[in-house]
Amino acid sequence: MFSRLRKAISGLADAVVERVKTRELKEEELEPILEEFLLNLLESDVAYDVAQRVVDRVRERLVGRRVERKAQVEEIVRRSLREVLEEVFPPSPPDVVDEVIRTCKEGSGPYVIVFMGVNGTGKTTSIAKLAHLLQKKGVTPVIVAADTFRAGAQEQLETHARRLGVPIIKAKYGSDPASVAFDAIAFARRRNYCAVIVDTAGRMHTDSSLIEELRKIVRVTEPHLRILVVDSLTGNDAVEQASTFSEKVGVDGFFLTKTDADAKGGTAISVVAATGKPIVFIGTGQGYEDIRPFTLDWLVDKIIPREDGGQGGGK
Ligand SMILES: Nc1nc2c(ncn2[C@@H]2O[C@H](COP(=O)(O)OP(=O)(O)O)[C@@H](O)[C@H]2O)c(=O)[nH]1
Ligand SMILES: [Mg+2]
Repeated sequence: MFSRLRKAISGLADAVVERVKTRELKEEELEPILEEFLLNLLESDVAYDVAQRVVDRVRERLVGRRVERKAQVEEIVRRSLREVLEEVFPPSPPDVVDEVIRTCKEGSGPYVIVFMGVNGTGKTTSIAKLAHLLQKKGVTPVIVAADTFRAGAQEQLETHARRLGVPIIKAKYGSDPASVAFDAIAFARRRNYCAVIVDTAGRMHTDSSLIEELRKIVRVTEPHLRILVVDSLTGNDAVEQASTFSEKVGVDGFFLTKTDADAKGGTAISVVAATGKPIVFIGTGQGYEDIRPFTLDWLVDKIIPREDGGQGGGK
């Protein structure tokens, strides 16, 4: 994955090394190469401001230097990218599993998580993954099928719930999703369940009745965490969705799905740059195990694999 960003960086390194082997790099000869690099970053869905800052730093570090090996250039890009991302990304995304467990121990639960997102982004699948992850840590969540709009939505969630062995609360089609979610929280409290995960209707982010419905769910359930699911394959549209939901409903963090199939890789950077909110989880496949907490190291290693193989392996 992220092959396109990797290619952009490798292309930059090749161009630099080819042009100057034993003498110092001059700014004029570097400029067209950096221009091309900037365009490649943009084509990989990296936000403009972030791409420009990476390029500026790479320029500062390359001008006046001797570069003999491709790896030297890649190291410079890695360092520049990492620095810019450290500035752009919030310092530490919440550790959801830890927070759920802590809330539970304090007896102030259940910990309520509302999932939002456009249809097809991977909401239902991601909820099943998170439920499975929590179960592995000894916490069984209650799942709420609050998508009372689309036929079939509840059945899909129910199938997951049955396979995983977690309770599910459903509503009739056409009923008020906020009241279902509210009842589910009361149920969880009575039965001492530590977490409640709410699946909501998808539709389009431009649909004003959906936005109203989500605002009401959030008002009524007062969630600890509002997660927006975004599909990394949708690039610019993902950024658009992230901005709209953040502004109109409020988002605490993202679940970035389908990173296993993403050839470009810039969406992760761009949704964070657009909203200032963290990516909490990433989806790396279609199975229940294909979930991991997001870290900056993971992202940087995906974009520029370490020479020693380091942390870059895996999905
Ligand atoms: N490759 C891959 N597919 C995913 C991932 N997450 C979800 N999907 C697939 O995306 C499709 C839509 O998922 P679904 O959960 O139904 O989306 P929803 O409409 O937002 O609830 C399904 O085929 C999922 O298997 C992921 O991380 N990687
Ligand atoms: Mg769904």
